[in-house]
Amino acid sequence: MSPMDNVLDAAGLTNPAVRDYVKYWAELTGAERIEVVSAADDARLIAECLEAGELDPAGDGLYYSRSYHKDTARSEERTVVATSTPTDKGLYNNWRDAAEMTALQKENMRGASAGKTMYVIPYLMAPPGNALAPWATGVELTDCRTVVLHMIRMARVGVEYVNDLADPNQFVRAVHVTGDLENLGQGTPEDSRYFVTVADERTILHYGSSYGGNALLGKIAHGLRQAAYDGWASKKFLAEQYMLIGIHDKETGKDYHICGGFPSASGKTNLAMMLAPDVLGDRYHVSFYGDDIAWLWVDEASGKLYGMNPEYGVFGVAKDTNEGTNPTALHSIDEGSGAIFTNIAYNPTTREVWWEGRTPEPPADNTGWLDWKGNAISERTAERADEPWAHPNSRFTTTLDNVPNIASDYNAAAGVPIDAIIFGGRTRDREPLIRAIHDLAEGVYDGLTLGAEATAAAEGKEGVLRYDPMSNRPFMAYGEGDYAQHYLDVVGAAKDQPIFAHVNWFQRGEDGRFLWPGYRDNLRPLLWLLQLKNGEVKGRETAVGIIPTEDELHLDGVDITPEDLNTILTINVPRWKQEMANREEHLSQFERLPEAIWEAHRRVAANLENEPE
Ligand code: GTP
Ligand code: SPV
Ligand code: MN
Repeated sequence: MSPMDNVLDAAGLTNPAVRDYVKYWAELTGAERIEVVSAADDARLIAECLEAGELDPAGDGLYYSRSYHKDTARSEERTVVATSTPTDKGLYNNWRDAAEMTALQKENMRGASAGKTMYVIPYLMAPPGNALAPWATGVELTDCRTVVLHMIRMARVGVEYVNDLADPNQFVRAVHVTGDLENLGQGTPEDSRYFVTVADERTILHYGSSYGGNALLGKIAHGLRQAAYDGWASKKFLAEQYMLIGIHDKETGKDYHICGGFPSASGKTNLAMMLAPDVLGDRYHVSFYGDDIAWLWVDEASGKLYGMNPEYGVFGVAKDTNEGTNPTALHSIDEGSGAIFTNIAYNPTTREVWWEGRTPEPPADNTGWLDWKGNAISERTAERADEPWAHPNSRFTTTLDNVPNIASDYNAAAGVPIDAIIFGGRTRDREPLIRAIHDLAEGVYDGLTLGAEATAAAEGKEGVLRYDPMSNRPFMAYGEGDYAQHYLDVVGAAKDQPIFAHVNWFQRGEDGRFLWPGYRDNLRPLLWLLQLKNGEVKGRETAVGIIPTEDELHLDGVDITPEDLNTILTINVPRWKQEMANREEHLSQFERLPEAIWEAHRRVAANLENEPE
């Protein structure tokens, strides 16, 4: 028996395939010791991080962490999907050869954890017992203790999830090695980071970051990229960057479930945590199932489309989260919640935290305050005075149990039936508040042509418009044409088709202000959509879908001028015609795009030609 066997035995990790995997990578990375973790280790690991200065206290049961200043977001250029099949190459998945990338990552990782502990994190990305659980099991190996704490909040963690697998080999091998962050050349031609999902081997090899989606491998790398590939390969399911909510109508007693994709930092967390506006609160309640990932499949017993959130926590954008925009989010990070903040502003004396938009102005007395890089605000030179205190992609991490509007059945194995699927971008013009889409092919077409302005969650220029198919551009695992066909196949097989719609909370006036107040008021167009599906309202038919009339929307108490309301409920035909040419070019880049999608495109284009301008 080796010392490593003793550790694995003591932790009760019996799966022989997992044990072999752990030993292999411990040896390759040169880790000094291994430690198997479960959720029950949280308090001890927190204490160790506080002691080591990897976390700071931010109130009772709240913690603060700072990542290296060049390591604050996902890096799309350094993220690749590798397989042994060249036809898996798509426009956005940065396809590379599996053998080549595996060899490269092994060289990057060889000896790179020397002197460190390698933590073994067995996890499940699904409610226990869910039909997709066989694809949801994984084991992350990491040499970073704060990554363990984040994983405990974001996934179900413990040896019980891997010990008794029907096939002991059916788990995702997810290896995370931090690397020497100060010498990786982030963002330069010498950048040596690589974030690789070897999808056909169900192996994830991430090197060179300790931040969010680069390091919490259950979340984005497994929950989205690997699962998307698995869902396609097995022909069984979809893995999407979707929020998932329930809407309960207290008057009729009915429950509805809506899921949908908005690009990173475009409002999924806020929508999922939404409180009904005061005037509608007596009748409707919104419950949270998920804010970032949903897996969708057809339930065998009912034949209906079902969805579930594979995550166990929230990794939410801090910016602009306040009592007005999202009181639910603030309560999910109350004292005692165990929440971890990353890259916000911090006052080590008072243990307070702050981010842009937390209050209209930063704390008046800036004594003791440190910005997200750890520099004293009071010592800033004049030219740095306007720099934000918190990083624009600073985040909070908390478990689902802390979310005040968490659905009572979020942990149920069954998942929930899906009534509607919505897509939304950050589009400053053209896209109305909501437009309902006629059928599945037009829905998939709409998702594929989703456009969004770049946000702080991905490295890139803020404010530049780019296409983000299905809000999955950074998470695409295989070719877009094959993806579209798979989407048509999975959803098309369901009884009671969900209704599709496109929403936009971000239309702006010429002065740059948002025309729609957003946040809680976003419930109103969603209620309209459900009523449309139920045949209770008719809407107004336009070339690009059905939009609500003013009378049909519940607008009591909405702060909007009649002119602005008119703008967001009107289709700008010339602007749309312009967009159709861009779309044609965009779609032409996809190989094997199903004919049904081209037909949908031509239908919309013909409708626009027939519309008076
Ligand atoms: P990821 O976690 O990166 O995938 O992002 P997300 O889609 O969950 O984004 P989130 O809900 O955290 O929102 C990101 C930003 O959008 C925050 O700064 C919000 O304040 C802002 N936001 C969200 N909803 C609205 C809205 O209805 N109107 C406006 N104007 N801003 C919004
Ligand atoms: C996103 O960027 O879409 C996120 C955060 O949800 S991360 O986990 O960093 O990918
Ligand atoms: Mn996301």
